[in-house]
Amino acid sequence: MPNSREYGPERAHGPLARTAMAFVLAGGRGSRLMELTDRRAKPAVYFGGKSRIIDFALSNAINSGIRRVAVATQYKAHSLIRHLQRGWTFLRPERNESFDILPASQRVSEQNWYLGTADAVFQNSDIIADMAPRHIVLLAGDHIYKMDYEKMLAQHVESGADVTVSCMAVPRLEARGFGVMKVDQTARIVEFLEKPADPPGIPDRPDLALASMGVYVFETRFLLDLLRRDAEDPNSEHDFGKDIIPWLMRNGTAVAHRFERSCVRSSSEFQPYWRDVGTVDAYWEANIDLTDIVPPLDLFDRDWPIWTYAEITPPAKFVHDVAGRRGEAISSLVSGGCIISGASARRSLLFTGTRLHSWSKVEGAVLLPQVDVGQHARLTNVVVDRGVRIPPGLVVGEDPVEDARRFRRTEKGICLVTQAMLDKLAG
Ligand code: ADQ
Ligand code: ADP
Repeated sequence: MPNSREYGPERAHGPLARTAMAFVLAGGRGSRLMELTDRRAKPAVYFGGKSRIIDFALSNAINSGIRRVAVATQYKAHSLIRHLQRGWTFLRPERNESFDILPASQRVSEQNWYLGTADAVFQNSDIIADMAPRHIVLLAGDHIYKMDYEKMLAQHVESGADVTVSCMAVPRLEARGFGVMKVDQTARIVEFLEKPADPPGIPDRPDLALASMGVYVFETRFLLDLLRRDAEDPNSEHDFGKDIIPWLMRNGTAVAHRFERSCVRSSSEFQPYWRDVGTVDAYWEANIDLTDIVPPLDLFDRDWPIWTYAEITPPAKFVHDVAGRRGEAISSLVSGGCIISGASARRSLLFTGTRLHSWSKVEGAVLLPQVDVGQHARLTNVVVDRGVRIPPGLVVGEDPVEDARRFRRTEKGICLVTQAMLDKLAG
């Protein structure tokens, strides 16, 4: 079994991020987001008014000082690739920077698809080896958080671990969807269970469990050797959470990095913020949370900007209707290109180019780009997909039975509305 220390003395000198590569896994569908991921992969789903989910991992990488980035795509990647090409190609080879989009494409094996997350990296071994970054920071492209990976890299080098896994305490029952770990006093991972039915609690806080955030740091050559070995293992599913991390825990050293240490603090009421917005409820909540006076995630923080590609639009506009009724938005975020005309928005998030026509009313609404809300429509606690035309007078969020019949209504009573659902109603 290879040992990462055989690859040379590890000394912390200068920013480690500058010689590292961020490898972003962005191939998963995210099927619990239902119709929001019918046509696009989860990392391409819009978030926060202007950005897409993947912008958080990519911005973290850039803000941490990483200048080599690769993104592995698979499921319905067109809208994701288009977004990456428009927004993220400012990394330039002439400055020793790089940005690569790596669709599953039969690079090493003859298979069409990446078999699992480890295979997604393994199939690109030659590209990675060519770039020869000292470390790989492996990221999921589908989480909302602000993190300085330099601090995690520094811990990795200092501890001499084979892998460092970022983790965060979450309510114990919620941890059933994650890799859950137990650590000793030196932060070494002594148990790792992928998506356990009954997650073990933290010793002094049995109501919490230590969840893996799916962020890993490896020394590059060590990782590539490990993946070559994994590729030949007929019993492996070639997945980091299921195979690689548990194997390293047993046969090497896997060390936990507490997210609290590298989480970027931007509010005085600091709470480490990391969300896997995996369900429509979680997605709605994380977006609507941004309308709080002091939101747990600060998008206005100029020290840690979230970069994106955004269409150039005129400013948002608020106008009276013919009878003089005000167009207004309260406790809301309104993006460029929106027009609110004699209508009202409360505790809502309006993405680029959304229109609210006269006498319409939205509350607790996440309206993705170019949504058009017809006159007299009333929408409460909704997520409306991009480009949907809400017909005049439509009411959503006031009659649970009717809502469930017509739209995708979640356990918490949030309605997801798509154009296909409306066409079916009209049809
Ligand atoms: P999951 O959330 O189940 O668990 P997984 O489905 O493996 O994660 O996806 C991880 C990332 O890889 C996602 O960003 C996804 O888009 C991407 N991905 C999935 N399949 C891919 C493929 N074939 N090609 C390219 N990219 C792919 C993992 C860990 C857990 C940890 C959670 C944290 O296994 O231990 O707790 O992430 O969310
Ligand atoms: P975005 O995620 O950028 O909002 P769209 O919603 O426009 O992208 O589309 C997502 C994906 O679905 C794209 O790959 C696009 O080509 C495809 N698509 C868009 N509209 C249709 C349609 N009516 N039928 C089939 N595919 C579509």
